[in-house]
Amino acid sequence: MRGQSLCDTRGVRGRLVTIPISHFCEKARWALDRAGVDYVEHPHLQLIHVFAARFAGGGRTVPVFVTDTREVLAESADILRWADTRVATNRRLYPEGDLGAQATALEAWLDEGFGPDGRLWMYHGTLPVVHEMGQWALAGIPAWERGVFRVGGPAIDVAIRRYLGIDAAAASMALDRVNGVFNDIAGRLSDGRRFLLGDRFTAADLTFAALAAPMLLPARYGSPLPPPEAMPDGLAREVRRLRAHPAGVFADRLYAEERVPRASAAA
Ligand SMILES: N[C@@H](CCC(=O)N[C@@H](CS)C(=O)NCC(=O)O)C(=O)O
Repeated sequence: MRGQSLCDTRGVRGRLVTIPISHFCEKARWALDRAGVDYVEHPHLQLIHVFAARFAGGGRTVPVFVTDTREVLAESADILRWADTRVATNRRLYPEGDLGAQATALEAWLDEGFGPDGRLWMYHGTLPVVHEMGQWALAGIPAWERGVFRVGGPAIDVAIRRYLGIDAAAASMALDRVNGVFNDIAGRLSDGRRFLLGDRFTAADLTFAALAAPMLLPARYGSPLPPPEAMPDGLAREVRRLRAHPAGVFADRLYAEERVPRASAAA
C-alpha cells in the first residue's frame, strides 16, 4: 500500500489490487491518476496476486479495481472506462462515435498480443537474475510476500516460466512480434499526427505507452523500474534500441506530457 497507512482510508474512492511492476496495472493506474481518482493500491507478488485478485472479487489477473460502491472491475479496459466517467467530455479516452470505436479496437489489439509478448520477453531475460530485481519487483508489497520472494528465488523462476509458458524460443518470437508492433505504431504516426488516432490522446495511446514499458523502462512509470544498466546486457541493448525507435520516442513523449503522477502519492 502506497502513500497511505493501512488504516487511513479517508476520502478513498477505491482500491486497486496490483502486481506493482505489471504494465497492465500501470495502464489502470495511469487512467485513474489522470482522472484524479483517489485510491489505495494493494501491491502483491506475482502468483500470490491470484489469491488477492480472487479475494477482491476478480479472476486470476490483476489489475482489479474495487470502487467505493463495491463494483468490481477485473479488466484494465473496464477500469479505463470507469475512470473516463470522471473526466470532462473533451478529455475522454474513449471519445464519442467512430474515434471511440477505433480507440477501443486498437486497445483490444494491444492488450491481446503486445502486452503478453512484452511481458514474456522481459521475464525471460530477468528471471535468471530475479534477486537483483528485488528492489523494483517488491516495491510496496507486504513483508511476508517479500519473505516468499527472498527464500523462493529459483522456485519463482520455475513457477513463472511454467505459468506463462516462457522459454528462449517463445521469448525470441515474442520480441519479433513486439518489433512488428513498434513498426506498426511508427507507420501510423508517419503522417506527422500527434497521437495514434489524430490530434487527441485516447485509450489507444495510453495503452501503447503503458504496455511498452517492459521494453522502454520509462522513468515516470507509476512504480519504480530498473534503469537499463541494471538489466542483463541483452535486455539493456534492446531497451536502448527500442527507446530510439520512433514508436519508443512517441511513448516517451506520452509519458512526459500525459502521465500525471498520482495525486495522493505527492501528498
Ligand atoms: N486482460 C487483462 C490482462 C491482465 C494481465 O494479464 N495481468 C497480468 C499481470 S501483467 C496477470 O495478472 N497475469 C497473471 C495471469 O495471467 O494469471 C487486463 O487487461 O486487465
